[in-house]
Formats: sequence, structure tokens, C-alpha cells
Amino acid sequence: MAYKKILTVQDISCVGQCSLTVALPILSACGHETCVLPSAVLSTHTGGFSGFTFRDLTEDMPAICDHWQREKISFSGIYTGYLGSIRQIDHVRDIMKKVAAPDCIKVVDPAMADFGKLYTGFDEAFVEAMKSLCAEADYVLPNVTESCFLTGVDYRTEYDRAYVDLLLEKLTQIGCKNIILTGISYAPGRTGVVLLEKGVYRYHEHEMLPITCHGTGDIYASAFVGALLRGKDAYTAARIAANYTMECVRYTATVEDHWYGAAFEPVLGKLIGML
Ligand code: PXL
Repeated sequence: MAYKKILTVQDISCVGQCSLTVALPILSACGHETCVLPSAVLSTHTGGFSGFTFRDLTEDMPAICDHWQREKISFSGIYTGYLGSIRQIDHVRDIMKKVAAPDCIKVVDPAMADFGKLYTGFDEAFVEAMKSLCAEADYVLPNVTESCFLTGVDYRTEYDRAYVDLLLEKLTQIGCKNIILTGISYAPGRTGVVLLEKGVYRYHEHEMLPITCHGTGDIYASAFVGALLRGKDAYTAARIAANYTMECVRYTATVEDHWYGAAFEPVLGKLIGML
């Protein structure tokens, strides 16, 4: 197994089981050296908590990157998640160019929206900036809501293959290369992920569990990146990530009063077993 060095850029929500507190353990469990560039430090995530603190780390980013360049540090994978500001997106695009190893795989999760709405603190200008970052990536992993914001297509909760094809076409037009659309449901009680890779459409369908958990997008993206950099093809990585995310949601359903995130830790062993 190749031992890969991955950089992940996203916030630290001190409490909330999302972003870096999810990406770091999952990528490590996949066997990768996991380096981090925290985009911001929040006391909690922004979904359901009120009065959270927010320390924007945009100012630190260029100096951190300069130091890495002086030390000749580069990465085989760069994976971005929740970013705190538009200026930060510009820095991240720059960093992606400066510290990518020649074979680097770049993955952008445009973590900014769900259930038809932008997360607290984001606006249309942020969406515009996120489009430019998506165009830099080898793989993007938007959900339906994020795809709609990125493309201007109306958000729908019920749709057919033609609607998904339209999202894929419009995402391709804004420069997305390979696309993994998460949470695509064509039938009651079923959901799944669509992969459009080199123009070829594939769909992995699975059971839709009766509960949803905050942070599952981050779990999915982290497991996808972990599996992809373990040498799995993108479709296999997309399936592993879906199966692991379902295990996390199933386990969370057994935990009492756990509303703010998914209990991904007790089932990390299952992810390792799938690799
Ligand atoms: O799970 C995505 C995410 C990451 N980071 C922060 C968030 C959210 C979603 O709400 O608020 C700070």
C-alpha cells in the first residue's frame, strides 16, 4: 500500500463531529498521513447551535504555505471542505497550485448548503467564489442543494434522471471535471450517489435510512478521499464511502440524544475492513 500525504483544508468545529474532527481520523484510519490547514476555529458547527464563536484564519494561510514551500513540502492529495470566507477561497486556489505534488489528486467538497438552504453566514458571492474552486478540482462532491446553488437550477426534492442530468451538465459547464452527486433518490425508501467520471454516468443505489445526521457529507467526502488515495477507482471509493456513511448513521440511531453529528468513531473498523 502506498503511504500518501494528504492535505485537508477545512474548519475546526471544536464540538460537532464535522469538518476536521471527522476528516483527520477518517483519513488516518485509511492509512494516510493527514496534514491540516484549519480555515477557521469555531466553538461548534453552525447547524443548530446558536452563539458559536468564529475565528477566521484567512490571514495565516499565505505564511503557512510559504513555509511549506521553503521546506519543499508537497502533497499527493488536497481535499477541501468548509471554508470560512471568499478571500480564503482565493488563498486555497493558490495553495493548491503551490504545494501539489506532480500526481496530486484534488478533491473539493463545496460544503456550503443543504436541504435547499445555504449554511448560516454564506451568500451568493461566496457561491460564486466556490464555483472557481470547483473548477480547479479533479473531483467535486456536491449534494443536490449545493449543485443548485452552483448552477442556478431550481432546487427540487422530487426529481427524475433528466433533472440530475441537467445538474451534471451545468456543473460540467462551470468547469467541474469529475462529479460525485450525493443524496440522489429516484425511488421512495432508496437513495444513492451518482458518479460522472470522464463523461460516464454511474449510479450506486442503497437503502434510505429513516434518520438524517449532521456532518454526514463530511464523513462521506473524507471516506471517499481516503479510499481513492488507497488506489480504489472512483466508483469503488464512492460505494465504500456510501456504505461507511450508512454504518455511521445506523450506529448513531442507537445512541440516545445525539443530535448534532454522526457517531462515526465506533464503526471506523468497518471502513478499514472495506478498504
Ligand atoms: O458539515 C459541514 C460544516 C462544516 N463546518 C461548519 C459547519 C458545517 C455545517 O453546518 O457549520 C462550521
